[in-house]
Amino acid sequence: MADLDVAVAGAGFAGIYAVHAFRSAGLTVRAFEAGSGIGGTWFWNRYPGARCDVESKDYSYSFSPELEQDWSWSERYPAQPEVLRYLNHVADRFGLWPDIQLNTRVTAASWDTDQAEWTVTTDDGASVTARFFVSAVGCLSAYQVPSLPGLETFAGPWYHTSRWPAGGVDFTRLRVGLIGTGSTGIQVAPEIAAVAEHLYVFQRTANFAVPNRNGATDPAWEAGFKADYRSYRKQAQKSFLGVPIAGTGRPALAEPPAEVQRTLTERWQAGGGMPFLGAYTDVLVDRDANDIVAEFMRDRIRETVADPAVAELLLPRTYPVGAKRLCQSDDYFAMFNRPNVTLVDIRSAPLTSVLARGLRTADAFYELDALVFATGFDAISGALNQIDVRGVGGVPLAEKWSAGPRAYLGVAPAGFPNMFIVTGPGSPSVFSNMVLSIEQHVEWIRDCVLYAGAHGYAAVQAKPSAEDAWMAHVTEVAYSTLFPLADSWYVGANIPGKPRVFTSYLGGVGPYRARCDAVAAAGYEGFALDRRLAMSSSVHPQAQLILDGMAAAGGPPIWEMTPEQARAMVTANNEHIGPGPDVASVRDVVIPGQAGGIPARVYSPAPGAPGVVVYYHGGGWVVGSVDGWDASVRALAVASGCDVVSVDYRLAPEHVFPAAADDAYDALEWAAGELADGRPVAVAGDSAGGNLAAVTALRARDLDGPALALQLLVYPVTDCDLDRTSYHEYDGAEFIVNRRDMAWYWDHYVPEPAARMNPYASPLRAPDMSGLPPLYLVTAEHDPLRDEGFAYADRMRAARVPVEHRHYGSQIHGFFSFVNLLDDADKAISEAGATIRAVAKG
Ligand code: N01
Repeated sequence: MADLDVAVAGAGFAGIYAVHAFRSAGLTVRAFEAGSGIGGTWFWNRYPGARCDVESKDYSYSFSPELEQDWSWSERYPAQPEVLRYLNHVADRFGLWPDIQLNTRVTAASWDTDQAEWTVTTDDGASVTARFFVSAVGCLSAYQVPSLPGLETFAGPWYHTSRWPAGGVDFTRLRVGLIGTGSTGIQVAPEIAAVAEHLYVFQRTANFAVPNRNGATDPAWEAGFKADYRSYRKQAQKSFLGVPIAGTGRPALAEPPAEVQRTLTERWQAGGGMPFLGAYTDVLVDRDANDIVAEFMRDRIRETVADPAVAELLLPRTYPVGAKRLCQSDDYFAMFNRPNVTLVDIRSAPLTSVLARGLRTADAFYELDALVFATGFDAISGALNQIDVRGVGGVPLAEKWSAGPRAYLGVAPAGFPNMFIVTGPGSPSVFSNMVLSIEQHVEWIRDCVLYAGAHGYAAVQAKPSAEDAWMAHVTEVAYSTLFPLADSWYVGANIPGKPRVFTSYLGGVGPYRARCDAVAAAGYEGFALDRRLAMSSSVHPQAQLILDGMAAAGGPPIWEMTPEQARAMVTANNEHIGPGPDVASVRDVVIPGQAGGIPARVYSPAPGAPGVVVYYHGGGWVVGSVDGWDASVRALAVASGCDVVSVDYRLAPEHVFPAAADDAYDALEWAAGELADGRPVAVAGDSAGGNLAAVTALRARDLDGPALALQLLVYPVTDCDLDRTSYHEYDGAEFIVNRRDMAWYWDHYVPEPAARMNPYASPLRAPDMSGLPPLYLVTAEHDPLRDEGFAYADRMRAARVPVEHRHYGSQIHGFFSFVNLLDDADKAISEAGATIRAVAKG
């Protein structure tokens, strides 16, 4: 058994939310974070001027309405320290720290097909096993320093913006060289210029930037969006970028030029990149439309920068605006009017070397005291490729990605079962509001993990064909836009030797979400769901001992026995079980039923029990008794803390259908009316008793009978169809029950085949499942009844009945009753008991 359900690499926005989401779903999770604090990007990028270019009201978690109401952002665009404070607040508020391991870098993760689990190794030499491995390492984490000859000889300090010293850097009276004029360089430059003796900005490619118009949060504005936050978030989920911005909805080329200028000016004045670029529908797909916007922006540079020669160098001309990430700044261009700032064009005269006292270009030498690299990242795949990730057959992820990173839906790389990537290649990721995309990804991954668990699938992996089709779609959409025209990190052009592939999904956040939801609704279409792996350990050794013992005892199969022989055999077998735990009181009662007295036994674990459980034993409606099930019912009483009424309903063939179902219902009415005294009541049962519990719940709903808090069905008989896959898989004599035994039981209980279709015999056939009490289902893998249990859960879910499903991958039919013999019996009873206890206590 794996140490964890989910191991997460990284504790930035994605890892933090993953811990919360997985843990809230009842999964065990640990996030490993290389940093000494949480925050990811916002932990590492603490250079002066670091600020988000998505508005704070959007760049924040939406999963908790209370959190979004309580937290107040001080500015329209939050600065790095505030984002980091926010993330620490979230970790405090939701108690996430115990499941986050700081100062620990994931170095390797490898998949073990036999065990269906990942082994995740960390740089402290430790390793853990986990059923699922989730990468939350981010898209822009692996920073890059260009290989400049002589860098090691530089006499002064040098820094990369993404590893900025926590205590800050004092540039006073220093001559500083800044390499890189992307989003980061543009933010850090004015901060350095404000204190340094001189700043030299080494520009290879001029960049576009729109103003932020940043400012302190206006309380009225904050109150306004908070009043409607929920519906605003819903709009964001359906929007194109994950931020609901209102464009004109028209192409710029169809608009009178003066009108276009007016709109662009308005949006320029208001600030912000998304509303500006999103003003017209054709800006990112039509070069002529793009040129209009680009020229508008070049005009703004010309009117800001005093020296026309410097302005000319700052004009971006080599790529469409937006095709490289649009920068945002209120003061970058104006900074070039300062006397202590020099723009150095390294496009025409490239950097050639670093010397002890400065930088040499093809035509000059610049004397410098400090160097700052704002030279970006090995984006999308870089951070994950730094981990030695190996999938099926030990294939390294880096090898799979040698021609470019890829993953089905941007989440699941084929060949890497049970591995998911938050905002991976093929997802909208960097083309969206990352926080919103992270939430969507994490929730989708969580649901997939839960689905796998509920259906007994040990492994979930993307089919190569699904991955191919998805990535072809990603490429097709990308090449219908102008994005691939720029030499950007989006296509890997900033990393020498990296394959040039565009791997972000440009189809929009809303359509992407809809696609992911549709895949899930179709039972995870495009994924191979592998139950066989769950059986790789085959029958649990303890259960195998029981099966071996029964085989050694010999004797005919049940279906060749008379009912009396079968009862005698079951009674003899049950003597090996138990004894169950002590309870405070046990009393035998006779319940007045419609057809006469129904013997029953009431187990009270302690005075003041919070609820009542009516329990129906298994035995195919033909065998079994309250005595035979004494141990497991005692254990359930203790585990649940509730009074349990174990019912000796009438058996077939002496009493055919619906005698047992009638007794079961009468027992419920008695327990609810005479015993419960207002306390919550649940029904429960195993095998044929699970059938009676399900039928009793149906009848209580149909007859407006007692309200039920829960139905606990343990490998229940839900249908008379003996042709399901699991019946054929376990048609041998070596299991507790097989297909012919079940036919024998049905023949005795409902001799008339047509009557078996009655939902009170085959509850799976009930036309409507809505309004039934929540289902807690226990199933075993090595059980002919396995699939009808799953089918019942599916129908319940479809009818929006809450379902909690525990599937035991190495267990056999009947295991729940083998108290003291099987560890899994004790575990299953204690888990089911805990749920009953929680339900009973409200
Ligand atoms: O990195 P970049 P970044 N010699 O790759 C230059 C996010 N972000 O850290 O364009 C000389 O964009 C390179 O030149 P060129 C945002 O998504 C967001 O700035 O390749 N120069 C370029 O000028 C952003 O897009 C925020 O010719 C070299 C610069 O270095 C992403 O992070 C803030 C060079 C790298 O620009 C990355 O931004 C900051 C070399 N050998 C970052 N190698 C906000 O939210 C590279 N360059 C506001």
